[in-house]
Parts: sequence; C-alpha cells; structure tokens
Amino acid sequence: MELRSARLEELELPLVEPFETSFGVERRRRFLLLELESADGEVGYGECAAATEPLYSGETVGSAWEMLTRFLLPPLLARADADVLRFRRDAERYRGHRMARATVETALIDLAARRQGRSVGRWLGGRRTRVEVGVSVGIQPTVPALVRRVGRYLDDGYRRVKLKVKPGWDVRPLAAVRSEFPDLELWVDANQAYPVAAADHVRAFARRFQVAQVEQPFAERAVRAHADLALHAGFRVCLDESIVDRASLDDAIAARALTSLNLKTARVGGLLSARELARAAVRRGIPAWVGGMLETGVGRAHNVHLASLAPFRLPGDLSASDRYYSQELVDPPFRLGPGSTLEVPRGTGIGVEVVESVRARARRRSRRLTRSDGRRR
Ligand code: OSB
Ligand code: MG
Repeated sequence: MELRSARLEELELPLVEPFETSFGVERRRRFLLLELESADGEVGYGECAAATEPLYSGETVGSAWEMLTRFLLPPLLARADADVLRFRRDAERYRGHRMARATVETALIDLAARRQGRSVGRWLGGRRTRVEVGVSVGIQPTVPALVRRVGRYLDDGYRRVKLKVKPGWDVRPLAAVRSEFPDLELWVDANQAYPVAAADHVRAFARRFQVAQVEQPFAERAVRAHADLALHAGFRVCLDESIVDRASLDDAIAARALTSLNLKTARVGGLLSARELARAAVRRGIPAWVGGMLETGVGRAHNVHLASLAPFRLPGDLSASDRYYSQELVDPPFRLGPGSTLEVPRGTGIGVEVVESVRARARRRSRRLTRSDGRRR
C-alpha cells in the first residue's frame, strides 16, 4: 500500500472533571490525532496518548510531535509498501517513544482494516461483540466527595472501580468507600507513588479493605519490590508502567512480580505489541486487561477493539465517552451498556466517525506531510 499523505494535528479538549493521580492533575487533555490517507483514497486514524508533561512516562505531546514529523512519518510516506509490519520493522531501530509509534501503528491498522472491509477488532482476531469495563476514579478533594463520585458511577452501571491512591490518600478513602459499598469490586492504582519501604503499609490496606488488585505501587524498575508484595499477597499485583516490551514482561514474570497485567496500546507501542504481550502473559496464567490514558473516541475505539481479543480477561479502564468528555471526538460516542460493558463498534476500521466540527474547534496546530517530505530526507 502506498500512502498519499499524513495529517498530524494537536488537539485540546476539556475533561468533564479534573483527573488527579499521584503524579498530577489534568483538566484539559492535549493530544495528537494522526490521519493517514492511502493513494487509493482510504483513511486511517490514530491518537497519541502522550500528555503535555512527562509525568506518567517520559513522552510528551511535544516529543511525540518531533518523533512523528521527523523520524516516523517521512520514511513511511516515501515507501511504496507502507504497511503495518513494514512500519514496525523500520521503527525498531529507534529507542523508546512507544506512544509516538503506537500513533502510526494504530492509524495503519485502521487503514488496513478499512481496505479489507473489516473492523479493527476482527483484523486483530477478536471475537467479542461487547467488552467488560470499569471506571478509574481520580483523587478527589475530600473523602465524602469520593464516596459520592463512586456512588454516581455505580448508579451509571459500572461494576468495577479503580481508585487512584498515593501516600496520604489511601486508608481514609478506602475505609469510607468500603464501608459504603461492602460488595464493590475495588482496585487501586498508585502510579509508582510508594517507596519500597512502604510495602507493609500497602499490603495492610489492601487486605484490610478487600482490594482485589493493587496496580503499580512502586517505581517502574522496582521489580523485586513488586515480587515481594505479590508473594502470598491475597490480592493481585498488577504492573502498568514497568512493562513496555517482551523482555520487561518476561523478566517480570520470571521474577513473579505480577499476577495481573495492564496493557495499554500507547505504552507498549501499539496494538500488535499489546496482543503479543497479552498472549504471553495469559500462557503463564496471568490475566491481561486493557488500560487507558483518557483517550478520546479515536484511541478509545482502538482500545475497545483490542479488548475484544480472548486474552483480555479482566474488565478494562475503558469507560463511556461521557465519563471523560462532554464533546466526544467521534460519533457515535461510547455508551455504557448492560453488565458494565461497551459495545465493540461493528463498522469497518475503528467503526466510529471523527466529528469534523469538534475536531476543528479542538485544533491547536496542524501539519500535512506528503510523499515528497519523505523523499527529501
Ligand atoms: O495509570 O492507568 C493509569 C490515566 C492517565 C495516565 C495513567 C493512568 C490513567 C488511568 C485512566 O487510570 C484510565 C482511563 O483512561 O480511564
Ligand atoms: Mg496505571
């Protein structure tokens, strides 16, 4: 397949409410949207999940822009055989920048699936028509506000809640939520906020409040600390930031550092890598699930298609559009269905349409690259 052009845009959309984690607060989301057009006139979309500041990982909107416009897109545009596997092979020589890579990889998969008249999910080998989801709840201004927030999500129909925690925001919020909702399936995610020396504290609050899963309590390189926590834990220890490729997964599994795996399309460099890691984990008895990065409908669609694959066995961080944005970038928006599920779009490619009016209002900058930008290098 030959590409005619790539349009890269930086967009900004307000979140319905601030999202606070152990590393900071997000009120508006700035992100990149990539539209690839093939020579035969088909298009494919990818969303870059990197945030404005390098707080979750080292990537940013700015670093991804540089990576895409300078290193990833020009050679791809110059190729007569621009397809997904070719792109992955060519991009292998670069270090890091997995969110930037995932942007291109997901757009190419959308494009490939559309040209075959299939959905992204089917293209990947997924069979589910609905996927189970939960909701990730940020740190709130007060404990009563958190209890109300969780109560409203349960009223909406979410059946699994993941609370963001950090030192100083753990025992009190968990005690309050657990006493109000005794049967709730409760997970926590610390985004590396605890020092290794706090392991006994983490173990104690997880047990005391029947937390089913503790996600990334320690630093991304702290494999031993996660393994020590996982030993006779009584809850699952989930890794997110620690796992970025096959080697980091294999080493963490060998060290018994995880009993659950959060797989984000963005963090691992795309859908094919996420699929490979999920299969590898499940073969060793570790359930995988699809995590999120507050994506708009384009990234969310890719994530929902990914979750339609069999190895994803726990409910994902894939909530309805209205949990994130009042103006969704795609139509139809994602709505929560029966049994805390989202429907996997049935149309070709990502199966949802980009809403041009929302896109135009959200646009902050835009750059179009063509085949000649590739040849000039
Ligand atoms: O650690 O899972 C995380 C959002 C931004 C950055 C990191 C994380 C998250 C979430 C939100 O937990 C998941 C979602 O998109 O709903
Ligand atoms: Mg996480």
